[in-house]
Amino acid sequence: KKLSIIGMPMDLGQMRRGVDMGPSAIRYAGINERLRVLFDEIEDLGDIAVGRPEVKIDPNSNLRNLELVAEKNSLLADEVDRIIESGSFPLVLGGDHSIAIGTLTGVSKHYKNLGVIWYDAHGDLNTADTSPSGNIHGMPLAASLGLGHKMLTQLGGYAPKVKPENIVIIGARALDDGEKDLIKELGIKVFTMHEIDRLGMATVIEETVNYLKDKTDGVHLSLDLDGLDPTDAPGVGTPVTGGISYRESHLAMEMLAEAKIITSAEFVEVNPILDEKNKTAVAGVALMGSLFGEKLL
Ligand code: DIR
Ligand code: MN
Ligand code: MN
Ligand code: MN
Repeated sequence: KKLSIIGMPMDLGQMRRGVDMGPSAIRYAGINERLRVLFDEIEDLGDIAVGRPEVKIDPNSNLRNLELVAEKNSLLADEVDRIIESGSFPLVLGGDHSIAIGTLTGVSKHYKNLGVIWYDAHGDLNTADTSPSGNIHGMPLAASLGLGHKMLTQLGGYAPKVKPENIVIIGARALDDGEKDLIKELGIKVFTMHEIDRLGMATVIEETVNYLKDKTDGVHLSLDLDGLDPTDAPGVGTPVTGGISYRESHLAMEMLAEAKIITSAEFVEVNPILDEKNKTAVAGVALMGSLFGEKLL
């Protein structure tokens, strides 16, 4: 099997600079060395040309940098589509979480019933109407469900990319009111920190796999590093205390590897400027090792 790594140095989906350096930080943390032994073949395709215009933040919009986010995501979507077409596993490095709009556009073309595991402190289920921030990184799951601005929902020319019953959110602990309403309305499966504490991560992943495995023909893992506790992953733009531990996250990745259900993945929101000695990127790379079948013995 083959792995294709693609960087998406995007910071337009939120207000804090530095998350565009996420792909570099993850590479510096040793992604190639760590994953090479787990695949027959591995290629690093470099970064999508996002560009970083210095005057870009539009402070007043409730869809900040909409045109650029949509335009750059369509480049990512095409690249992800090509990777899957070539029979390789796409691994996308972010960049803020708005890049999931592009990734899921590229991935969803290849699956009739795509499953999505959203590992995140947040729901990312906002639209311009419900968003408290105007930041598109808080909207990619809604956009993928076909909710929100057409420039985001219609990327690739069709919507939705994923059905609500094929989504599992893990690690939620900061949801906006509109997101809570949407979760109830659509019946989206969510394991909040309460369920993770109560059931334990092993049961959470068992239930996730059982929930998705028969009704989906592929499962995308969208892992926002802020799903982890800030002590284990401090280098993120919107840390939320009381998160998933490093160990629980490894167990989750190991169990997903055993279940053999993951067909694409992205690791997002690594911001080396806010980090402590690249700890967050190093954690991300270690988790990738587990996700792709690394074993101690
Ligand atoms: C918040 C934060 N819900 C927003 N979202 C983040 O701006 O919509 N998602 N940080 O990862
Ligand atoms: Mn295709
Ligand atoms: Mn997120
Ligand atoms: Mn988040």
